Amino acid sequence: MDGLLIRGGTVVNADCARRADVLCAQGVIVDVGENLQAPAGARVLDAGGQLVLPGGIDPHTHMQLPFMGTVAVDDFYSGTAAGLAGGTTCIIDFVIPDPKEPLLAAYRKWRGWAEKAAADYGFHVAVTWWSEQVRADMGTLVEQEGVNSFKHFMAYKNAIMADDETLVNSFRRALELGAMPTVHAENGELVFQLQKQIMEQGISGPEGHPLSRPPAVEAEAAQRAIAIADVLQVPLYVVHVSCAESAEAIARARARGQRVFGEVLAGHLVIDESVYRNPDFAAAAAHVMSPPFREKRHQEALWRSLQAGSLQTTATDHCTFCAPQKGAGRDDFRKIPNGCGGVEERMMVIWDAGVNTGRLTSSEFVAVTSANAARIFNIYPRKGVIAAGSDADLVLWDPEATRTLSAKAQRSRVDYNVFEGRTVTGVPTHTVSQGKVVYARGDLRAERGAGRYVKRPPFAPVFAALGRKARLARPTAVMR
Ligand code: URQ
Ligand code: ZN
Ligand code: ZN
Repeated sequence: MDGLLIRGGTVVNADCARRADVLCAQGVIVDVGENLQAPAGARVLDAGGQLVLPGGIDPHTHMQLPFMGTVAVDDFYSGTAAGLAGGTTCIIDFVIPDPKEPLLAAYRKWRGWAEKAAADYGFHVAVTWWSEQVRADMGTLVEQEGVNSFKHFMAYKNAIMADDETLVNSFRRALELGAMPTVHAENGELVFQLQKQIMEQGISGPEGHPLSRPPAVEAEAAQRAIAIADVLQVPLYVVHVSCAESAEAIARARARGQRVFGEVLAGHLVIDESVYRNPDFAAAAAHVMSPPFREKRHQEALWRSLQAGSLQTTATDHCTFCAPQKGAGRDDFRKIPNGCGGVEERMMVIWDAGVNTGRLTSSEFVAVTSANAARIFNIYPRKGVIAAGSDADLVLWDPEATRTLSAKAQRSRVDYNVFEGRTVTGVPTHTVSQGKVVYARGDLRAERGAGRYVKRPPFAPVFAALGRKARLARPTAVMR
Protein backbone atom coordinates (compact mmCIF):
# COMPACT_ATOMS: atom_id res chain seq x y z
CA MET A 1 0.00 0.00 0.00
CA ASP A 2 1.34 3.44 -0.84
CA GLY A 3 -0.31 4.99 2.21
CA LEU A 4 1.01 7.83 4.27
CA LEU A 5 -0.06 8.63 7.81
CA ILE A 6 0.89 12.08 9.12
CA ARG A 7 0.66 11.74 12.87
CA GLY A 8 0.75 14.16 15.77
CA GLY A 9 0.19 17.46 13.98
CA THR A 10 -2.28 20.31 14.20
CA VAL A 11 -4.30 20.52 11.00
CA VAL A 12 -4.94 24.13 9.96
CA ASN A 13 -7.63 24.85 7.38
CA ALA A 14 -9.02 28.22 6.37
CA ASP A 15 -12.01 27.71 8.69
CA CYS A 16 -10.41 26.10 11.75
CA ALA A 17 -7.37 24.47 13.32
CA ARG A 18 -7.42 21.24 15.34
CA ARG A 19 -5.19 18.43 16.53
CA ALA A 20 -5.60 15.62 14.00
CA ASP A 21 -3.80 12.91 12.10
CA VAL A 22 -4.08 12.72 8.32
CA LEU A 23 -4.26 9.45 6.41
CA CYS A 24 -3.51 9.50 2.67
CA ALA A 25 -3.71 6.78 0.02
CA GLN A 26 -3.52 6.77 -3.78
CA GLY A 27 -2.82 10.50 -3.81
CA VAL A 28 -5.90 11.59 -1.87
CA ILE A 29 -6.73 12.25 1.75
CA VAL A 30 -8.67 9.32 3.16
CA ASP A 31 -9.28 10.42 6.73
CA VAL A 32 -8.60 13.29 9.11
CA GLY A 33 -9.03 12.61 12.82
CA GLU A 34 -7.45 11.73 16.16
CA ASN A 35 -5.49 8.52 16.77
CA LEU A 36 -5.70 7.20 13.20
CA GLN A 37 -4.04 3.85 12.59
CA ALA A 38 -1.47 3.31 9.84
CA PRO A 39 -2.49 0.50 7.48
CA ALA A 40 0.13 -2.18 6.84
CA GLY A 41 2.89 -0.88 4.59
CA ALA A 42 1.95 2.74 4.99
CA ARG A 43 4.68 5.31 5.72
CA VAL A 44 4.28 7.14 9.02
CA LEU A 45 5.45 10.75 9.20
CA ASP A 46 5.60 12.12 12.73
CA ALA A 47 4.58 15.77 12.61
CA GLY A 48 5.87 16.18 16.16
CA GLY A 49 3.50 18.98 17.05
CA GLN A 50 4.05 20.94 13.82
CA LEU A 51 1.23 22.47 11.85
CA VAL A 52 -0.18 20.59 8.88
CA LEU A 53 -1.40 22.96 6.15
CA PRO A 54 -3.04 22.50 2.76
CA GLY A 55 -0.43 22.70 0.01
CA GLY A 56 0.10 26.26 -1.19
CA ILE A 57 -1.53 27.38 -4.44
CA ASP A 58 0.26 30.13 -6.39
CA PRO A 59 -2.32 31.52 -8.83
CA HIS A 60 0.19 33.63 -10.76
CA THR A 61 3.42 32.26 -12.30
CA HIS A 62 5.12 32.42 -15.69
CA MET A 63 7.39 29.44 -16.10
CA GLN A 64 9.61 29.56 -19.22
CA LEU A 65 7.68 32.55 -20.53
CA PRO A 66 8.93 33.92 -23.87
CA PHE A 67 8.87 37.66 -23.13
CA MET A 68 10.61 40.87 -24.25
CA GLY A 69 12.94 39.00 -26.58
CA THR A 70 14.05 36.31 -24.18
CA VAL A 71 12.67 33.37 -22.13
CA ALA A 72 12.23 33.10 -18.37
CA VAL A 73 14.94 30.79 -17.00
CA ASP A 74 12.74 28.74 -14.66
CA ASP A 75 10.86 26.18 -16.71
CA PHE A 76 7.90 24.10 -15.58
CA TYR A 77 10.19 21.60 -13.89
CA SER A 78 12.59 23.91 -12.07
CA GLY A 79 9.83 26.38 -11.18
CA THR A 80 7.44 23.82 -9.71
CA ALA A 81 10.34 22.07 -7.94
CA ALA A 82 11.26 25.39 -6.33
CA GLY A 83 7.63 25.81 -5.32
CA LEU A 84 7.57 22.37 -3.66
CA ALA A 85 10.65 23.32 -1.61
CA GLY A 86 8.61 26.25 -0.26
CA GLY A 87 5.33 24.43 0.37
CA THR A 88 3.53 25.33 -2.88
CA THR A 89 1.99 22.21 -4.47
CA CYS A 90 -0.04 23.80 -7.27
CA ILE A 91 0.47 26.74 -9.62
CA ILE A 92 -1.83 28.44 -12.08
CA ASP A 93 0.35 29.66 -14.93
CA PHE A 94 -0.53 31.60 -18.10
CA VAL A 95 -0.91 30.79 -21.76
CA ILE A 96 -0.09 34.07 -23.51
CA PRO A 97 -0.82 33.95 -27.26
CA ASP A 98 0.95 36.45 -29.48
CA PRO A 99 -1.54 38.83 -31.12
CA LYS A 100 -3.23 36.92 -33.96
CA GLU A 101 -1.95 33.61 -32.62
CA PRO A 102 -4.90 31.20 -32.25
CA LEU A 103 -5.65 30.66 -28.56
CA LEU A 104 -5.90 26.91 -29.00
CA ALA A 105 -2.50 26.71 -30.71
CA ALA A 106 -0.89 28.66 -27.88
CA TYR A 107 -2.70 26.52 -25.31
CA ARG A 108 -1.39 23.30 -26.88
CA LYS A 109 2.15 24.75 -26.94
CA TRP A 110 2.03 25.60 -23.24
CA ARG A 111 0.49 22.23 -22.38
CA GLY A 112 3.52 20.61 -24.04
CA TRP A 113 5.93 22.76 -22.08
CA ALA A 114 4.20 21.94 -18.81
CA GLU A 115 4.43 18.16 -19.15
CA LYS A 116 7.77 18.31 -17.28
CA ALA A 117 6.15 19.94 -14.24
CA ALA A 118 6.93 18.37 -10.86
CA ALA A 119 3.71 19.63 -9.27
CA ASP A 120 0.11 20.14 -10.36
CA TYR A 121 -0.69 23.13 -12.57
CA GLY A 122 -3.49 24.91 -14.38
CA PHE A 123 -3.60 27.72 -16.95
CA HIS A 124 -5.23 31.08 -17.22
CA VAL A 125 -5.40 31.89 -20.95
CA ALA A 126 -4.65 35.44 -22.04
CA VAL A 127 -6.90 37.12 -24.60
CA THR A 128 -4.45 39.39 -26.41
CA TRP A 129 -6.61 40.10 -29.49
CA TRP A 130 -10.20 39.69 -30.61
CA SER A 131 -12.02 37.89 -33.45
CA GLU A 132 -14.87 35.44 -33.88
CA GLN A 133 -12.23 32.70 -33.77
CA VAL A 134 -11.05 33.96 -30.37
CA ARG A 135 -14.67 33.84 -29.20
CA ALA A 136 -14.98 30.25 -30.40
CA ASP A 137 -11.66 29.19 -28.92
CA MET A 138 -12.66 30.59 -25.52
CA GLY A 139 -15.68 28.30 -25.66
CA THR A 140 -13.57 25.27 -26.51
CA LEU A 141 -11.12 26.07 -23.72
CA VAL A 142 -13.90 26.29 -21.14
CA GLU A 143 -16.08 23.44 -22.36
CA GLN A 144 -13.35 20.95 -23.26
CA GLU A 145 -10.08 21.98 -21.62
CA GLY A 146 -10.96 22.99 -18.09
CA VAL A 147 -9.94 26.64 -18.41
CA ASN A 148 -12.19 28.91 -16.33
CA SER A 149 -10.20 32.15 -16.34
CA PHE A 150 -9.05 34.52 -19.06
CA LYS A 151 -6.28 37.09 -18.58
CA HIS A 152 -6.15 40.58 -20.07
CA PHE A 153 -2.99 42.66 -20.07
CA MET A 154 -4.00 46.32 -20.01
CA ALA A 155 -0.27 47.16 -20.20
CA TYR A 156 2.46 46.22 -22.71
CA LYS A 157 1.40 48.41 -25.67
CA ASN A 158 2.55 47.16 -29.09
CA ALA A 159 2.89 43.67 -27.59
CA ILE A 160 0.14 41.85 -25.69
CA MET A 161 -2.00 44.80 -24.54
CA ALA A 162 -5.77 44.34 -24.79
CA ASP A 163 -7.69 47.44 -25.87
CA ASP A 164 -11.25 48.20 -24.78
CA GLU A 165 -12.74 46.33 -27.75
CA THR A 166 -10.92 43.18 -26.67
CA LEU A 167 -11.68 43.75 -22.99
CA VAL A 168 -15.42 44.26 -23.50
CA ASN A 169 -15.86 41.42 -25.98
CA SER A 170 -13.81 39.01 -23.92
CA PHE A 171 -15.45 39.93 -20.62
CA ARG A 172 -18.88 39.36 -22.19
CA ARG A 173 -17.77 36.01 -23.57
CA ALA A 174 -16.39 35.00 -20.17
CA LEU A 175 -19.76 35.78 -18.62
CA GLU A 176 -21.56 33.62 -21.19
CA LEU A 177 -19.18 30.76 -20.44
CA GLY A 178 -19.16 31.11 -16.66
CA ALA A 179 -15.47 31.99 -16.65
CA MET A 180 -13.54 34.61 -14.66
CA PRO A 181 -11.91 37.52 -16.47
CA THR A 182 -8.64 38.65 -14.85
CA VAL A 183 -6.55 41.76 -15.56
CA HIS A 184 -3.04 43.07 -15.31
CA ALA A 185 -4.20 46.61 -14.51
CA GLU A 186 -1.83 49.30 -15.79
CA ASN A 187 -2.73 51.88 -18.44
CA GLY A 188 -0.41 50.77 -21.24
CA GLU A 189 -0.68 54.03 -23.20
CA LEU A 190 0.30 56.10 -20.16
CA VAL A 191 3.24 53.75 -19.47
CA PHE A 192 4.37 54.00 -23.09
CA GLN A 193 4.31 57.79 -23.10
CA LEU A 194 5.82 58.21 -19.63
CA GLN A 195 8.64 55.82 -20.55
CA LYS A 196 9.39 57.92 -23.65
CA GLN A 197 9.26 61.15 -21.64
CA ILE A 198 11.60 59.80 -18.95
CA MET A 199 14.10 58.53 -21.50
CA GLU A 200 14.02 61.96 -23.19
CA GLN A 201 14.82 63.50 -19.81
CA GLY A 202 17.99 61.39 -19.82
CA ILE A 203 16.92 58.81 -17.25
CA SER A 204 17.71 55.45 -18.85
CA GLY A 205 18.57 53.33 -15.79
CA PRO A 206 16.29 51.02 -13.75
CA GLU A 207 15.28 54.03 -11.62
CA GLY A 208 13.22 55.10 -14.63
CA HIS A 209 11.04 52.00 -14.37
CA PRO A 210 8.92 52.99 -11.32
CA LEU A 211 8.84 56.62 -12.52
CA SER A 212 7.04 55.46 -15.69
CA ARG A 213 4.48 53.37 -13.75
CA PRO A 214 3.24 55.47 -10.81
CA PRO A 215 0.34 54.11 -8.71
CA ALA A 216 -2.17 56.29 -10.58
CA VAL A 217 -1.32 54.43 -13.81
CA GLU A 218 -2.34 51.19 -12.12
CA ALA A 219 -5.36 52.63 -10.32
CA GLU A 220 -6.80 54.07 -13.55
CA ALA A 221 -6.72 50.67 -15.21
CA ALA A 222 -8.05 48.87 -12.15
CA GLN A 223 -10.97 51.29 -11.92
CA ARG A 224 -11.64 51.01 -15.67
CA ALA A 225 -11.66 47.21 -15.53
CA ILE A 226 -13.94 47.31 -12.48
CA ALA A 227 -16.31 49.70 -14.29
CA ILE A 228 -16.42 47.55 -17.44
CA ALA A 229 -17.08 44.45 -15.33
CA ASP A 230 -19.81 46.30 -13.44
CA VAL A 231 -21.60 47.37 -16.60
CA LEU A 232 -21.40 43.83 -17.97
CA GLN A 233 -22.22 42.29 -14.59
CA VAL A 234 -19.30 39.88 -14.83
CA PRO A 235 -16.99 38.99 -11.91
CA LEU A 236 -13.42 40.28 -12.07
CA TYR A 237 -10.07 39.21 -10.61
CA VAL A 238 -7.32 41.84 -10.47
CA VAL A 239 -3.83 40.32 -10.39
CA HIS A 240 -0.82 41.77 -8.55
CA VAL A 241 -2.56 44.68 -6.84
CA SER A 242 0.46 46.74 -5.75
CA CYS A 243 -0.85 50.09 -4.48
CA ALA A 244 -3.30 51.52 -1.98
CA GLU A 245 -5.34 53.20 -4.69
CA SER A 246 -6.11 49.95 -6.51
CA ALA A 247 -6.81 48.10 -3.26
CA GLU A 248 -9.23 50.87 -2.26
CA ALA A 249 -10.97 50.73 -5.65
CA ILE A 250 -11.51 47.00 -5.17
CA ALA A 251 -12.77 47.51 -1.61
CA ARG A 252 -15.24 50.16 -2.81
CA ALA A 253 -16.54 47.90 -5.57
CA ARG A 254 -16.97 45.01 -3.15
CA ALA A 255 -18.75 47.28 -0.68
CA ARG A 256 -21.22 48.04 -3.48
CA GLY A 257 -21.78 44.31 -3.88
CA GLN A 258 -19.74 43.87 -7.04
CA ARG A 259 -17.93 40.57 -7.38
CA VAL A 260 -14.33 41.79 -7.61
CA PHE A 261 -11.40 39.76 -6.29
CA GLY A 262 -7.81 40.89 -5.80
CA GLU A 263 -4.40 39.28 -5.56
CA VAL A 264 -1.25 40.62 -3.94
CA LEU A 265 2.31 39.42 -4.51
CA ALA A 266 4.57 38.48 -1.62
CA GLY A 267 7.13 40.89 -3.06
CA HIS A 268 4.81 43.89 -3.05
CA LEU A 269 4.03 43.24 0.64
CA VAL A 270 7.64 43.52 1.88
CA ILE A 271 9.89 45.11 -0.79
CA ASP A 272 9.85 48.85 -1.53
CA GLU A 273 10.97 51.06 -4.42
CA SER A 274 14.34 51.91 -2.86
CA VAL A 275 15.67 48.81 -4.64
CA TYR A 276 15.62 50.80 -7.92
CA ARG A 277 18.03 53.38 -6.51
CA ASN A 278 20.76 50.79 -6.01
CA PRO A 279 23.76 52.11 -7.97
CA ASP A 280 24.57 48.57 -9.06
CA PHE A 281 22.69 48.11 -12.36
CA ALA A 282 22.28 44.34 -11.98
CA ALA A 283 20.85 44.62 -8.47
CA ALA A 284 18.38 47.33 -9.49
CA ALA A 285 17.46 45.65 -12.78
CA ALA A 286 16.88 42.37 -10.93
CA HIS A 287 13.87 44.04 -9.28
CA VAL A 288 12.33 45.36 -12.50
CA MET A 289 8.88 43.91 -12.69
CA SER A 290 5.44 45.39 -13.31
CA PRO A 291 3.75 46.86 -11.43
CA PRO A 292 6.96 48.02 -9.75
CA PHE A 293 7.78 47.75 -6.07
CA ARG A 294 6.21 50.78 -4.42
CA GLU A 295 6.85 53.25 -1.63
CA LYS A 296 6.58 51.61 1.78
CA ARG A 297 3.21 53.25 2.57
CA HIS A 298 1.50 50.96 0.10
CA GLN A 299 2.59 47.85 1.99
CA GLU A 300 0.45 48.69 5.02
CA ALA A 301 -2.56 49.31 2.76
CA LEU A 302 -2.04 45.94 1.07
CA TRP A 303 -1.70 44.11 4.40
CA ARG A 304 -4.84 45.78 5.72
CA SER A 305 -6.71 44.77 2.57
CA LEU A 306 -5.63 41.17 3.09
CA GLN A 307 -6.75 41.33 6.72
CA ALA A 308 -10.06 42.92 5.74
CA GLY A 309 -10.67 40.29 3.08
CA SER A 310 -10.89 42.81 0.22
CA LEU A 311 -7.81 41.18 -1.26
CA GLN A 312 -8.14 37.41 -1.17
CA THR A 313 -5.06 35.72 -2.57
CA THR A 314 -1.27 35.95 -2.50
CA ALA A 315 0.90 35.00 -5.45
CA THR A 316 4.39 35.59 -6.82
CA ASP A 317 4.24 36.35 -10.57
CA HIS A 318 7.35 34.13 -10.69
CA CYS A 319 8.95 35.10 -14.00
CA THR A 320 12.73 34.87 -13.73
CA PHE A 321 15.43 36.47 -15.87
CA CYS A 322 19.15 36.30 -15.07
CA ALA A 323 21.53 39.27 -15.10
CA PRO A 324 22.71 38.82 -18.71
CA GLN A 325 19.07 38.87 -19.81
CA LYS A 326 18.27 41.92 -17.68
CA GLY A 327 21.38 43.53 -19.22
CA ALA A 328 19.47 44.01 -22.47
CA GLY A 329 18.16 47.16 -20.82
CA ARG A 330 21.50 48.54 -19.64
CA ASP A 331 21.05 51.72 -21.70
CA ASP A 332 17.27 51.75 -21.82
CA PHE A 333 15.19 50.55 -18.87
CA ARG A 334 12.31 49.83 -21.26
CA LYS A 335 14.30 46.85 -22.52
CA ILE A 336 14.87 45.20 -19.13
CA PRO A 337 12.79 41.99 -19.17
CA ASN A 338 10.11 42.46 -16.55
CA GLY A 339 9.90 39.78 -13.89
CA CYS A 340 11.17 38.47 -10.55
CA GLY A 341 11.13 35.19 -8.65
CA GLY A 342 9.42 34.16 -5.39
CA VAL A 343 7.60 30.84 -5.89
CA GLU A 344 9.77 29.16 -3.23
CA GLU A 345 9.69 32.01 -0.72
CA ARG A 346 6.05 33.17 -0.88
CA MET A 347 4.60 31.18 2.01
CA MET A 348 7.57 31.82 4.32
CA VAL A 349 7.50 35.57 3.63
CA ILE A 350 3.73 35.79 4.20
CA TRP A 351 3.97 33.75 7.43
CA ASP A 352 6.92 35.75 8.75
CA ALA A 353 5.55 39.19 7.87
CA GLY A 354 1.88 38.29 8.30
CA VAL A 355 1.35 35.70 11.04
CA ASN A 356 4.35 36.50 13.25
CA THR A 357 3.29 40.15 13.32
CA GLY A 358 -0.31 39.31 14.26
CA ARG A 359 -1.73 40.60 10.96
CA LEU A 360 -3.02 37.15 9.98
CA THR A 361 -4.09 34.10 11.97
CA SER A 362 -2.80 30.72 10.84
CA SER A 363 -6.21 29.99 9.29
CA GLU A 364 -6.19 33.32 7.45
CA PHE A 365 -2.72 32.38 6.24
CA VAL A 366 -4.16 29.18 4.75
CA ALA A 367 -6.96 31.21 3.17
CA VAL A 368 -4.66 33.65 1.41
CA THR A 369 -1.99 31.13 0.39
CA SER A 370 -4.25 28.29 -0.71
CA ALA A 371 -7.99 28.06 0.04
CA ASN A 372 -9.15 31.34 -1.50
CA ALA A 373 -7.34 30.71 -4.78
CA ALA A 374 -8.92 27.25 -4.88
CA ARG A 375 -12.38 28.72 -4.26
CA ILE A 376 -12.07 31.61 -6.72
CA PHE A 377 -10.76 29.37 -9.51
CA ASN A 378 -13.21 26.57 -8.69
CA ILE A 379 -10.91 23.75 -7.64
CA TYR A 380 -12.06 23.72 -4.00
CA PRO A 381 -12.32 21.30 -2.14
CA ARG A 382 -10.10 19.22 -4.44
CA LYS A 383 -7.40 21.72 -3.49
CA GLY A 384 -7.10 24.24 -0.67
CA VAL A 385 -8.31 22.15 2.27
CA ILE A 386 -7.29 19.11 4.34
CA ALA A 387 -10.39 16.95 4.19
CA ALA A 388 -11.33 13.41 3.18
CA GLY A 389 -11.49 13.23 -0.60
CA SER A 390 -9.20 16.21 -1.22
CA ASP A 391 -5.87 15.84 -3.01
CA ALA A 392 -3.10 14.78 -0.64
CA ASP A 393 -1.19 18.04 -1.06
CA LEU A 394 0.07 19.08 2.38
CA VAL A 395 2.82 21.01 4.12
CA LEU A 396 4.31 20.31 7.55
CA TRP A 397 5.03 23.72 8.94
CA ASP A 398 7.41 24.49 11.84
CA PRO A 399 6.44 27.92 13.15
CA GLU A 400 9.60 28.14 15.31
CA ALA A 401 12.22 27.17 12.72
CA THR A 402 14.13 29.82 10.77
CA ARG A 403 15.62 30.02 7.28
CA THR A 404 17.66 32.77 5.61
CA LEU A 405 16.46 33.36 2.06
CA SER A 406 19.17 33.76 -0.54
CA ALA A 407 20.11 33.13 -4.16
CA LYS A 408 22.75 30.72 -2.87
CA ALA A 409 20.17 28.54 -1.10
CA GLN A 410 17.24 28.85 -3.50
CA ARG A 411 16.12 26.14 -5.94
CA SER A 412 15.18 28.60 -8.69
CA ARG A 413 17.60 28.83 -11.60
CA VAL A 414 17.63 32.62 -11.44
CA ASP A 415 20.83 34.33 -10.21
CA TYR A 416 19.39 36.63 -7.55
CA ASN A 417 16.74 36.59 -4.88
CA VAL A 418 14.52 39.61 -4.25
CA PHE A 419 14.23 38.47 -0.61
CA GLU A 420 18.04 38.15 -0.29
CA GLY A 421 19.22 38.01 3.31
CA ARG A 422 15.75 37.97 4.85
CA THR A 423 15.70 35.55 7.81
CA VAL A 424 12.19 34.23 8.30
CA THR A 425 10.66 32.37 11.23
CA GLY A 426 8.16 29.74 10.19
CA VAL A 427 9.19 27.31 7.45
CA PRO A 428 7.99 24.18 5.67
CA THR A 429 9.85 21.10 6.88
CA HIS A 430 8.04 18.62 4.62
CA THR A 431 5.96 18.97 1.46
CA VAL A 432 3.60 16.20 0.38
CA SER A 433 2.38 16.22 -3.21
CA GLN A 434 -0.18 13.66 -4.38
CA GLY A 435 0.42 11.73 -1.15
CA LYS A 436 4.20 11.50 -1.66
CA VAL A 437 6.81 13.23 0.51
CA VAL A 438 8.66 15.27 -2.12
CA TYR A 439 10.51 17.62 0.21
CA ALA A 440 11.93 16.70 3.62
CA ARG A 441 14.16 19.06 5.61
CA GLY A 442 16.15 20.29 2.64
CA ASP A 443 16.05 17.05 0.67
CA LEU A 444 14.01 17.83 -2.48
CA ARG A 445 12.78 14.85 -4.49
CA ALA A 446 10.80 16.73 -7.16
CA GLU A 447 9.94 14.29 -9.93
CA ARG A 448 10.04 15.61 -13.50
CA GLY A 449 6.65 15.06 -15.10
CA ALA A 450 4.83 14.06 -11.90
CA GLY A 451 2.67 17.19 -12.06
CA ARG A 452 -0.85 16.90 -13.45
CA TYR A 453 -2.86 19.37 -15.48
CA VAL A 454 -5.72 20.49 -13.22
CA LYS A 455 -8.98 21.12 -15.05
CA ARG A 456 -10.98 23.96 -13.56
CA PRO A 457 -14.72 23.76 -14.27
CA PRO A 458 -16.63 26.91 -15.25
CA PHE A 459 -19.05 28.47 -12.85
CA ALA A 460 -22.66 27.92 -13.90
CA PRO A 461 -22.83 29.57 -17.32
CA VAL A 462 -25.05 32.54 -16.80
CA PHE A 463 -27.15 31.86 -19.83
CA ALA A 464 -27.38 29.15 -22.40
CA ALA A 465 -25.19 28.86 -25.47
CA LEU A 466 -25.28 31.47 -28.17
CA GLY A 467 -28.49 31.88 -30.14
CA ARG A 468 -30.59 33.23 -27.32
CA LYS A 469 -30.88 36.97 -26.94
CA ALA A 470 -27.92 37.92 -24.79
CA ARG A 471 -29.23 39.24 -21.50
CA LEU A 472 -27.01 40.99 -19.01
CA ALA A 473 -27.63 38.95 -15.93
CA ARG A 474 -25.95 38.66 -12.57
CA PRO A 475 -23.84 35.49 -12.57
CA THR A 476 -25.72 32.67 -10.88
CA ALA A 477 -22.54 31.12 -9.61
CA VAL A 478 -21.81 31.69 -5.97
CA MET A 479 -18.34 33.15 -5.78
CA ARG A 480 -17.13 33.85 -2.29
O1 URQ B 1 3.23 41.29 -16.32
C1 URQ B 1 3.33 40.10 -15.97
O2 URQ B 1 2.62 39.65 -15.08
C2 URQ B 1 4.34 39.18 -16.59
C3 URQ B 1 4.74 39.58 -17.97
C4 URQ B 1 5.54 39.03 -15.67
N1 URQ B 1 6.33 40.22 -15.51
C5 URQ B 1 6.09 41.20 -14.61
O3 URQ B 1 6.81 42.18 -14.57
N2 URQ B 1 5.08 41.11 -13.79
ZN1 ZN C 1 1.23 41.21 -14.93
ZN1 ZN D 1 2.25 37.92 -14.44
